[in-house]
Amino acid sequence: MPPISLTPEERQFYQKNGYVHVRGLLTPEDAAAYRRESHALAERIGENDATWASQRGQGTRITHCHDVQFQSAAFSRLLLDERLTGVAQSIIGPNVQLHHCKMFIKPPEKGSPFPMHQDYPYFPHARHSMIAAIIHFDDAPDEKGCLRVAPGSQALGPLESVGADHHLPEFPLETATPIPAKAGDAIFMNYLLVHGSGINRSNEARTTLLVQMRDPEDEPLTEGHGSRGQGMMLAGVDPRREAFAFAWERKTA
Ligand SMILES: O=C(O)CCC(=O)C(=O)O
Repeated sequence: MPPISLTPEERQFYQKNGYVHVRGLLTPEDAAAYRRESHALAERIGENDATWASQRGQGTRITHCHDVQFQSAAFSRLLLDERLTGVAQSIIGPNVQLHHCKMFIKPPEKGSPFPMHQDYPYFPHARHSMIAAIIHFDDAPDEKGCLRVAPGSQALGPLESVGADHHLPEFPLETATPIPAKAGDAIFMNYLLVHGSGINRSNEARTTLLVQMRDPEDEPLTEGHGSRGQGMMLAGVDPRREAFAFAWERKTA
């Protein structure tokens, strides 16, 4: 499949609002195939609930798996798919590096919500090049707990947050802008954008892959969000000399 890049209008929209909704990034057939891969993976790993601490005890669940490229080669191919990396290059620049990825399946009727938050506090970087692409493998209307955002909130920079979930109560989920999506759509957003999502109350699962990417020259400000596969180049090159170090040359803690 040929690369996709953002149009000048889409780029302008991203700059202003901190996100862009790319419709039809994947074909419906591709999305359906990745949906099957995701649900087969969920069957293999079994119970693996990732409901956030503040949302536990309310009868909801969400299945997740980090770094799915280590579970199925189909996901390795998706990480390098030029439709994904082409849009990422339109936002980040020519060099795009994987930080981590995670599959989420919000089960029918009781799929856990995500409180409104920024991704920034989990893995702060000096130049804020970090973006997430949320790729939808099935339709995500509002009643399925689609993504909700506070457009333009990335311009506020890092915000003071509450608790382990880095919740931002001044941005209520109910009044945030819903972004209903179709199977194959992807939403690209900066890690400073305030976002969350509601409960899946529908009778079908919501299935997504979130791919977090950065410019390899953007320095992490903290340690501690390592992930299998972190540092893999998805597009372009890593120009830093220190990245080209043999294992025995690398500093150990
Ligand atoms: O998939 C969603 O609805 C949101 C996921 C999210 O906000 C996160 O993992 O940080």
